Amino acid sequence: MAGGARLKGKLMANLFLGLDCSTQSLSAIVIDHDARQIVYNRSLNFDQSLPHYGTINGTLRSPDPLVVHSPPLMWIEALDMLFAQMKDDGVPLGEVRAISGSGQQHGSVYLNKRASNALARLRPNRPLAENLQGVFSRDTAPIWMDSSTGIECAEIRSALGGLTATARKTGSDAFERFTGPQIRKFYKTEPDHYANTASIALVSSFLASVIAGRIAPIDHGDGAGMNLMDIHRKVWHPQALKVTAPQLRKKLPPLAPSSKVIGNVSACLSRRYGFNRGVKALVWSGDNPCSMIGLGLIREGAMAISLGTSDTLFGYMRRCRMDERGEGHVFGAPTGDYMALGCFKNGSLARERIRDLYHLDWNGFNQALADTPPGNHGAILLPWFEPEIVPRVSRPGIHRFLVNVKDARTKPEILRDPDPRRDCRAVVEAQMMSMRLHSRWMKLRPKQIHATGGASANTAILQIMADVFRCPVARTEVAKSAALGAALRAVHGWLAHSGRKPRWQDVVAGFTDPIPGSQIRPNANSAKVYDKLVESYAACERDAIGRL
Ligand code: ADP
Ligand code: XUL
Repeated sequence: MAGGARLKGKLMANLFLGLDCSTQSLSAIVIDHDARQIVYNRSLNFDQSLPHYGTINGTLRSPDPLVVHSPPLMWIEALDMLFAQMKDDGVPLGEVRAISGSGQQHGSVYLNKRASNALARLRPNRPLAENLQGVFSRDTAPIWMDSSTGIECAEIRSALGGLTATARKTGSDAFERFTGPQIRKFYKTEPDHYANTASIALVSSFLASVIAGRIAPIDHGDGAGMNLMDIHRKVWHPQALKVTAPQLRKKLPPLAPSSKVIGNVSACLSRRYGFNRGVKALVWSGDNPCSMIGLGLIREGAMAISLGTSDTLFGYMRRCRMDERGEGHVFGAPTGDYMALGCFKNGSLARERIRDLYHLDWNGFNQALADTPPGNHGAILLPWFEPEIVPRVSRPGIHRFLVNVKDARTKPEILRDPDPRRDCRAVVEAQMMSMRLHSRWMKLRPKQIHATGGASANTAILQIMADVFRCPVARTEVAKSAALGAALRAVHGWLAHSGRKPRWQDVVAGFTDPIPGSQIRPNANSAKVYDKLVESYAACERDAIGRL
C-alpha cells in the first residue's frame, strides 16, 4: 500500500467515502463533512499490491502497441484489499453515511448474463474477486490508453454525418479510446462474445455495481465519454447506438445524474466490512468530472490541469459549446452543467520516460529544469512516446527541434542529439505549450489554474505551467482531487436524498481552498518568451505531423 494511513483526530458521525479507481491505483478518501475535515486518505498501487495480475502502470500490454487493457478482477481485488486495510487502520466504517466513486474514463467492462444475479448474491465469506470470477464475457477491459479503433472511429464518424456532426451530437468527435468505438471493435472482432454480453459497464459504473450489489446506471459525466449519449438531452442517442453495434440499447444500463442514489450498500459489503445497512451507494462518475468537484470548479472561468498518468486540462462551462476542430470534449459536469476537456496522453509517463532515459530521480529532473532557461534556447521535444490524443498522432515517436525563439517564421530545424538537461526542460515546456495551444476553443479566462494529480507535487513543473499560461497556479491540500470529489458528491447526493436542497458551494466549502501561500505566480519575462515560443511550437507540431 502506498501512502500510509492518515487517520486524523476523533471521528465524528457523518462520514462520507470517496473512492477513485485510476489507471495506476485505487484510492480512498473519507471526509467528516460537519467538521470539514479529511480524516483518511490512502492509495493502493496496482503493480505493487497485486503483482499476480502482471500489470505495468496498471495496464496489460499486448504485442500490438495500440491495444491497452486492464483486468477488471484486479480492480475488484483492490477494492477488497483497500476496505480490509481501512478496517485495520481503524476507520469506523459503521459511521459512513454514503459512498461514491470516480473511475478512469472510457474503459469498458463486458458482463455476461450471470452478472446480475452474482452481484445480487455476493457471498460475504468469500473474496469479492472469487464471487465475481464467472461474470465476464470478456476477461479484460480496454481502457482510455487504447488507441486501436481508428477504423471504427471512421465508420461511426461517417455514419453520424462527419466530425462536426458527431461532436454536435455526442459532445466529441469519435475518439479511439471512447467506449462506442471500443464496443464496435469488440462486436466486429468477437461477435460471439459480444452476443454473450448482457451488460456493458464503464469502470465507474462497474465498481458502483459491486458496491450496490446491482447493475448501476452510468452518469452524465462518464456517459458523455462514450460517443453514445445525446450531449444536449442527456439520453442515449438512438442513431449513435444504431451505427455502433446491434442490440446495444439492451446491453446498456440507464443514464442518471451523478447525484443519484442507486440504493443501499450491498449486504455482502456490510457484513464483510461493517457498513450499516442503510448506507447509500451513489452513482459513480469519471475521474475528470469528479475532479471538477474536488477542486471546487463550480463556476464559469474555473479551470484545472491534472498531471496524472495523462495530463488533462478542463474547465466549467454553463452552456454546451463544442470544439469544431474535434480535438476536445464536452462532458456533463456533476453540477448538472457542462465541462470542457482536453486529454493529452503523454503526461506523467512521458516525463518519467525522459527522467529514466538519463537515470535521474525527480530531484535530478528538477535540477535540469533549474539549469536551463525558459525557452530552452529554442530546443523543443514532442514527447509522443505513445500515440497522442491531442494533437492526434497515431504513430508514436519523439521529435526534437531547434527553433528561433525570437522569430516564429523561421523554419524549425531537426535536432538529432539527445541532451539530458535540455530534454528535461523540453518535455515539460512542450506539454504546457500543447495544452495552451489546444485549449483555445474553450475560451476559458481563468484567474488561477488549479493543479492536481501526482505530478502537481512538483513546483518546478508548476512554475513552467504558470509561465506558459501567464496565470497563477494553485494547489489544494489533497492531490487526489478525484477521490475527494467523489466523497463530496456522496455528501451532495445523500443530502438531496434526505429531502434537503444542498447548494454546491456549501458542499465544497472548506475542502477545496488552495493551500495558503501555495500560489505560484508567472514570471513576466518567462511569460513573454512563451508567448512567442508557442507559435514556433505549433510549427514543430505541424512539421512532425506532416512528416508522419
Ligand atoms: P493516476 O491518477 O492517473 O493513476 P496520479 O495522479 O496518481 O495518476 O499520478 C501518478 C504520476 O505522478 C506518476 O506516474 C509520476 O510520474 C507522477 N509524479 C509523482 N510525483 C512526482 C514528482 N515529484 N514530480 C513529477 N511527477 C511526479
Ligand atoms: C479523459 C481521459 C483520461 C482518463 C484517465 O478523457 O481519457 O483523463 O479519464 O484519467
